[in-house]
Amino acid sequence: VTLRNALRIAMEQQRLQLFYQPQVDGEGRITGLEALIRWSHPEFGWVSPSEFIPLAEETGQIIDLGRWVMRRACYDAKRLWRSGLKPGRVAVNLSPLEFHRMDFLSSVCQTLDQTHLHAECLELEITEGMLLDDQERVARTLGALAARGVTTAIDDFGKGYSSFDYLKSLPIDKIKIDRGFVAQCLDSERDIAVCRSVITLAQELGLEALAEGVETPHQCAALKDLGCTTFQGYLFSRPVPFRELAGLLRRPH
Ligand code: G
Ligand code: G
Ligand code: MN
Ligand code: NA
Repeated sequence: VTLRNALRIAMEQQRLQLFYQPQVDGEGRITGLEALIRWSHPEFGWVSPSEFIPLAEETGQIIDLGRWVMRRACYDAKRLWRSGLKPGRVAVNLSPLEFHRMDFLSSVCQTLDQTHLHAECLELEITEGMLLDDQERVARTLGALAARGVTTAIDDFGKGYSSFDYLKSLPIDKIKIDRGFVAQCLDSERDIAVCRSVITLAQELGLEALAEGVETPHQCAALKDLGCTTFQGYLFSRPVPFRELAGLLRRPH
């Protein structure tokens, strides 16, 4: 079978799962969860999303896949809130193909209505490239999401073509500093300068700065000194299956 057929079968047989990686504040309290898709294939084992997401984008399967992710993430988040836990916002990664569809907004709203998740509990992760396409439409879409209460984060910030122009004009809530910068934030004055600048930019624009891929207490301390307020990475937790979340959310920090 081709990977394409395998992916279709996986979707039908519910072999796709969402894992969740906590985001934490300076005290280690969980402020949010990023949903990350996982595929366990009976023969191939774990297939990485960096392999099958691009494939799903080519075949168009990303639309159904993306809808499933959004629904599942909202449903899981609602279940956590219902059991009295406080997961913060659930963050969903978007593909450009989903974001640019005419029915994108109505699809998000429909999912919120159907799952009864409060809009304020959903965050959408977009990448810089997605903001550059049709500026007016992008502004309208982000404006409508903001009006509904859904927040937005720029994923992998600094990796693409960061433009200060869109940052100042679009209703974005959060910048996720690419883990490439975080990995090197202790290595040289130059890397520290990049992290410091992104964090300062976020502060000046009233955005939240989150450091991705934090793996050591050293990195965390350095980023905290620079004014970073939220963190995500193996230091705090790997992405975990839903069933492990209750334990993480109940754990004293
Ligand atoms: O979790 P991991 O490092 O394996 O993720 C690899 C890549 O796949 C990352 O760029 C991540 O953003 C992307 N990814 C993970 N889950 C989803 C998803 O549900 N939708 C989209 N569009 N991308 C995802
Ligand atoms: O592109 P995006 O930022 O959505 O991708 C997140 C990816 O980063 C996921 O594949 C996730 O598994 C991975 N990841 C999360 N925490 C860490 C970390 O501390 N170190 C590294 N190297 N990767 C991480
Ligand atoms: Mn992400
Ligand atoms: Na990222």
